[in-house]
Amino acid sequence: MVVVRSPYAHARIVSIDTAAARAAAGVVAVFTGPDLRDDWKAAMPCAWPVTEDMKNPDHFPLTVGEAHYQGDGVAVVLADTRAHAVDAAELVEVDYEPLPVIVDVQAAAQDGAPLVHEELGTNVSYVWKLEAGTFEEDADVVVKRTYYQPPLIPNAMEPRGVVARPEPGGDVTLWSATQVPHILRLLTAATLGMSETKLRVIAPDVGGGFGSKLDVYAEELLAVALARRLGRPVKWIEERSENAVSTIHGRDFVTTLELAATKDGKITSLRANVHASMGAYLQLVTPGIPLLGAWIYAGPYAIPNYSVTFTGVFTNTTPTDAYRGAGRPEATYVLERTMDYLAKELGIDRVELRRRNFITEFPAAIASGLTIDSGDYHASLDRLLEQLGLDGLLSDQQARRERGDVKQLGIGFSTYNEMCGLAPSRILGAIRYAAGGWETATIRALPTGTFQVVTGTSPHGQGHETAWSQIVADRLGCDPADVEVLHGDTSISPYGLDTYGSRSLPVGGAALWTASDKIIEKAREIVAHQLEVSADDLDYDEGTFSVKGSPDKAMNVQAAAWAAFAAHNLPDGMEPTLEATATFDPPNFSWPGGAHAAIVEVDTETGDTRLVRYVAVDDVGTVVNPLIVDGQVHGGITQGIATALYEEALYDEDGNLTNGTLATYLVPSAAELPSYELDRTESKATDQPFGAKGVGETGTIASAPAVINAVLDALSHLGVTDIQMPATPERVWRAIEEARQ
Ligand code: MCN
Repeated sequence: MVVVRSPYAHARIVSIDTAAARAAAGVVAVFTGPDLRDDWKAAMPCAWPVTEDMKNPDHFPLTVGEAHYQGDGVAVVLADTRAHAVDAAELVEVDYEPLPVIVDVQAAAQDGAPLVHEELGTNVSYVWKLEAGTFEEDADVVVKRTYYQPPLIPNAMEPRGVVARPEPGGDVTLWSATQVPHILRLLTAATLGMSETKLRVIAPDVGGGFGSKLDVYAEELLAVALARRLGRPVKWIEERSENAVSTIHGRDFVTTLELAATKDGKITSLRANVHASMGAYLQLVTPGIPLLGAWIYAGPYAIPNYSVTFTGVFTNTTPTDAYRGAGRPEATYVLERTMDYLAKELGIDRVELRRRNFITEFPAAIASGLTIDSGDYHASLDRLLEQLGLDGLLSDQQARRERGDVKQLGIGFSTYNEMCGLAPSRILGAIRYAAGGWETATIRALPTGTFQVVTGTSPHGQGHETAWSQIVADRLGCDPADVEVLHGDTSISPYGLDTYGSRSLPVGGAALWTASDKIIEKAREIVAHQLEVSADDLDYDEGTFSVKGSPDKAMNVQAAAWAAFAAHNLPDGMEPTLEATATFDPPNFSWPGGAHAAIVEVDTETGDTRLVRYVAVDDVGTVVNPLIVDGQVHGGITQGIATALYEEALYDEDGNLTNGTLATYLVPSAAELPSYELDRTESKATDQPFGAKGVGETGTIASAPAVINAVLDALSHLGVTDIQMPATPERVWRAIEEARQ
């Protein structure tokens, strides 16, 4: 299957002539939007109607009547080979009548702006507010800054791909490069009006996702619908440059942040006003992305008066949705940059200003209405400063300034916290998300002494097989290699809410922990029965039960599993087999935090910025696998640095994406980056059974402001006060020239 996409960002489709394509070699079928309109029992799903009156235009896998962004699907060609399909797609003749285009998110929200969807009468999808207290307009100091965070193109290791195969009896098996096989099954079934039991979704090794595969995409729905229509398998593999327009984008926020403070640096009020681009349509959780940051605009600081307003706006660009951090990098970026401005305004050292405002008592009820269970922000900052050698860096900086060196040194900080581990179902309900946030795990103690785990999480690079094996091995006393972890197939794990929002360990790991509790308790009953003692008389340690006072009388979980399988001698009424399922609905979000510092060298003649050191101290509570955690922090930091220095989806005013290839969209590689210096502090989560907090997004959330603050620090003596990210050589050079003039 090849999708014919609109080359225009906004156009009326006058006619589509498919005759030549239909006649081309190898072609099986060609369909347009109107041809398939009746296959959809519902429009493409948006699971997060954030307000009652949110505007959500109809969105079908192939558009009908109008294209609303460059890349909007107009027709599909199915052929016996990909080459035939590609050739035939070029023969589909579409007559477009271009319509006015709007790309800028703030301009789109103004009256009189060209409308992305004429029928809505506005580009504003919703306005959402969270308010606690009143902003102190007459505080000693008020700092107000506006920031643009451009759209980003997620580039997973592999683009997306789909195979749908019809099975006997009207069933369909769908293989998809998705992070969310369970959500995909539910919503594909709903959109196509088919029984959920007739659809099996398999997420094999999907080649990474970074949030971009947390969606229900047009191509997934098309493949299933067409496999059913044609009675033969349908395959679609995304091209890399196709990915740049047809997979969601991240960010695209314009934010004005105000902080009010006393002259001794106590911040008393925060007000954020955000225009968030939805792109041309609402994808699965598009409108909810800003909300994921709504509670952390004050970050790790105690700020009593708090208000956040989000305006979700349609533009003629690729729809936005979850991209690593989703809403939280957007919040942390504007806060941490404004902290530096406030420090300057007050004449207080920027590290000291942060310290004066840290939340120090936990559990902490924060102004935005949630409770942070644990944290120790001073500890992470202390550790960071120990590692950094700040005095040496500052004297190097001073010497370079005095010498007038071409290469100037900058040091930037970011202290942060995060709200992840999605999520308590009741809270999700209260903020109008359609589903819950629980997770499930099943452990089967097999007769031969090995363990099978079925998890509802869907790893795509996070190493759940390893970490889940470790948890079971630790708790049930076996070799990690004797644990098999099954995931990503709805016929094996019927219930699950998948992987995103750094939820898998805090929530899915907790379900696994609880399931192992259940295994231990049943095994205890079996062992007590077999050893003819009371269950209370048994000690338990790393998989072995022993009789108190007679340690030689012992039996392990594996032996109990055999006994449960043989069922020759079980307590009266006990069911054979040793197997347990647990579902964990977290009582709270997960609240990691930490302190990061970036050290950059900026070439003041060319504007080129090089990161020379990056130091990060994170607190993710109990760590299950230190190597995986370091890997997650590495990747996360790199994606934040990418935002700060390299990546940005550039649209021209006609809505053409002008840098949609990897030759023009700059994804940094190891060559541009130093080896990171990582360390950890540990304040255990108190609302999670073994104290773990999520780590998958921490680095991305913390790093971008640290880097931009460092660039500005390098240039402050030249009079440079602001640089839009990404801080490309051209932007840096222009900022220096403007300051000189
Ligand atoms: N871990 C641990 N100890 C902790 C916290 C986590 O050992 N205290 C381990 C976990 O066991 C797990 C890994 O670290 O193996 C990540 O756990 P977690 O923080 O729960 O995050 P998720 O597994 O839910 O992963 C989602 C997160 C997100 S939201 C994005 S985006 C992202 C990320 O993971 N996308 C990734 N990391 C990625 N890594 C790769 N390789 N590819 C992606 O697409």
